[in-house]
Amino acid sequence: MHLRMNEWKHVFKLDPDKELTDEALESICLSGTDAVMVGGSTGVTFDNTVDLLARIRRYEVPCVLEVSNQEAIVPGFDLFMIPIVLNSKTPEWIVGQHHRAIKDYGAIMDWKQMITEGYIILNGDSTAAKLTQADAEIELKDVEAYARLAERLFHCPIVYLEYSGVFGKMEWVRKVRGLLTESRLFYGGGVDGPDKAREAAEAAHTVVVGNVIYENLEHALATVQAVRAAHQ
Ligand code: 1GP
Repeated sequence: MHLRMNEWKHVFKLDPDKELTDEALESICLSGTDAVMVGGSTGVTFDNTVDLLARIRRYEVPCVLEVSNQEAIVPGFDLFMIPIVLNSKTPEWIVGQHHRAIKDYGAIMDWKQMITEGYIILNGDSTAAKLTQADAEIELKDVEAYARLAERLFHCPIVYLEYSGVFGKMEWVRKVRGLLTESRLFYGGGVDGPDKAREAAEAAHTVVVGNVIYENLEHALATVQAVRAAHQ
């Protein structure tokens, strides 16, 4: 499968630790989204990840795993996205987990399937920020520096501005996108319907929609068309 990650404009992020009916999953997979990403901050296990992958595989939509812990690495995804939390206060989430995983599996890993995401977590109240001890109290200049670091030093194909749970500062998102020439800017956080989806699509290259899938499926589905429209 040729994935063309660089053309993705809309991505749904599904949490293996949350319930989704078959009907809801079908509507997500057939929605016209560019990809389904599987990932979450807590409660992600091998079993619930493999189960969700098998259900998504009934459909043709590209399916990628955002690796959140070593135990939940399941083979069979189209791509594996590896977060590097640039503004974490601990090396654990920058190289620590990665080092351990590569120590165990490095010899058998298919490196062509790995894509690094330079994560910048900006909602300090989010589970992801707490888990990774991210320093979300930073200024635009810090964010810009992290984005340049991700692109220019680390050559991350993706820079990910993560506001998980709240809608972020689109002005910052736009500014960061303006700095990037190689990396793709993913934005995620608080996109709860078509209006926010349009705003986010005007600021970032790729909009990631998560929570609203579990709160209001209709609103979630409406974000696909809104993102498309913003690019026309
Ligand atoms: C979370 O960036 C995604 O990792 C999406 O955020 O759940 O707030 O939509 P929401």
